[in-house]
Amino acid sequence: DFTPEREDKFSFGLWTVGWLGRDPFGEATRSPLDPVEAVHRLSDLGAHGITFHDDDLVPFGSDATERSAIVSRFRSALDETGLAVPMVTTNLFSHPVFKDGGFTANDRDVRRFALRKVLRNVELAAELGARTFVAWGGREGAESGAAKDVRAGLDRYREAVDTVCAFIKERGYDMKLALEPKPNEPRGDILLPTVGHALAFINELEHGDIVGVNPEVGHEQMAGLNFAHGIAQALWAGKLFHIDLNGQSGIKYDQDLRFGAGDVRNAFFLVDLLENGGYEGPRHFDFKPPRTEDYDGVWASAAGCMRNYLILKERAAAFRADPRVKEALEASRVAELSTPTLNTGESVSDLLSEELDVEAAAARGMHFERLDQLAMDHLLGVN
Ligand code: 3MF
Ligand code: MG
Ligand code: MG
Ligand code: MG
Repeated sequence: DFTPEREDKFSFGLWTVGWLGRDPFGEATRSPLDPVEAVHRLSDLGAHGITFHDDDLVPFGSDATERSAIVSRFRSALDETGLAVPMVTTNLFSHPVFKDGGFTANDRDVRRFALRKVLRNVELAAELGARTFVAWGGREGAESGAAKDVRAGLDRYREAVDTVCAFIKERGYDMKLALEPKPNEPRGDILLPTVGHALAFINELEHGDIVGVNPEVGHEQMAGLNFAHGIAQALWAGKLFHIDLNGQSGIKYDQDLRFGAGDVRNAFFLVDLLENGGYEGPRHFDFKPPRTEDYDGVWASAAGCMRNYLILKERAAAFRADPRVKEALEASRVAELSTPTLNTGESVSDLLSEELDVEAAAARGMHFERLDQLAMDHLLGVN
């Protein structure tokens, strides 16, 4: 009946259900949500975890005493409910000091402040048992060409990420770092705009062994990309450390719709991939309950994220189990792609001496349309 269980590993950002509805054109439409209430409500809904930016929990500028009081009250709620903190992240974007970025601000003092903020938050993350530390560099970017030396910016980005990772290793924390790509918003153009850019960046790091990606559905779709393909490449590279699930309708502002809204076809193939592709991490939702909603609507929206995931999971399983699908996959030669193109030990001279009846091969249909219609039938629940 699509009721979430802890084993489903659903988690939510505190900033998602806690979003007050403030947007570039309008004021907040909801009153603040107590993080302790968020813990209880999410636990009641069947979630397994809650995640947060430092500032979501401990307001920017709080002193050590305030901070420890807030953290211990939050921790009591976690203990009472059994809700986990699988991931923690740092806000390097809201405060005006970060208007030109954190790790890649031209202003060196700001970069040093940003690093300190992250290192302190890594300590808090470890304290709460988080295994993943996400870094989204929303302000790392520019609106104009001459303002940012992108190559120097990437040097500083690498320096910062390597510094944080060296700290994680020195302290012996069981923690990995996941970079979250986004093409734009709030900056006109953001550094590491897509999963592909982030994967290439990771290859240049000294401590890249503990760095992976946290791709968000809507972010890749804002760049017009196929999210499931990006996830497949991250899995292929062994770098899918975490994921931000939500919904987006095409190339526009970051909509953060509840998961399943927006491109439901891509969501179907995404769930199919996550469930069968070896991803073991949290199914984490980074969405925004629309500002039209009161708190009843917020919790309905959160429940909808999990319900849609479970529905798609069931539909994907039915698709894979359908004998007609197995037959269609065969007809489409999908498994044949897993056979290496050369035989083991074969030399290219064998390859060069071989001939193909090109006309006959060109004439063979691939039968992909039948396969895709079967997927549509299953997705729509008609089978
Ligand atoms: C913005 C985002 C961010 C990140 C968050 C987690 C505010 O579009 O997606 O949410 O997910 O910073 O690291
Ligand atoms: Mg986002
Ligand atoms: Mg996100
Ligand atoms: Mg988004």
